[in-house]
Amino acid sequence: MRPRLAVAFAGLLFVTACGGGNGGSGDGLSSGGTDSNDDGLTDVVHMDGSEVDVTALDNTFRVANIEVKPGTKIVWENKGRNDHDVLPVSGDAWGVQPSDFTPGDTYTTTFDQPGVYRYYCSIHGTTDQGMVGSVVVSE
Ligand SMILES: [Cu+2]
Repeated sequence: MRPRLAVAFAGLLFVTACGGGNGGSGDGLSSGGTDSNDDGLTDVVHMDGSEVDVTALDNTFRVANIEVKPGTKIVWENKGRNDHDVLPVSGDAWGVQPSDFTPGDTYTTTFDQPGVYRYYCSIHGTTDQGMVGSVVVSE
């Protein structure tokens, strides 16, 4: 698969440590708006609340890269005019098939463990480009 993933993973958790909002331990990081790294994760948007929405459009996820607390309910809604799917880049523990994610459908899951959960739509993207997104779960 992707040998760099473990390294990028650690970097991600570091880089995306929420620019504001989390009570400031060790604030040596620059907290400018846009973070980017070798693995291409940019514009991670911190989302508050026990439930957050991600919209599937034709053919993007919006907001594509979000950061949430563990246990946040993530709701994907297909607001496009085409079928889409949500497939994890790694493993198959979550996600939804196109038949269950036609226009108007929603798919909900919850991540209890911190980590970076990348996903993509296999109809309009590949694991690392096109219709892709990620959920960064951090305390
Ligand atoms: Cu799609």
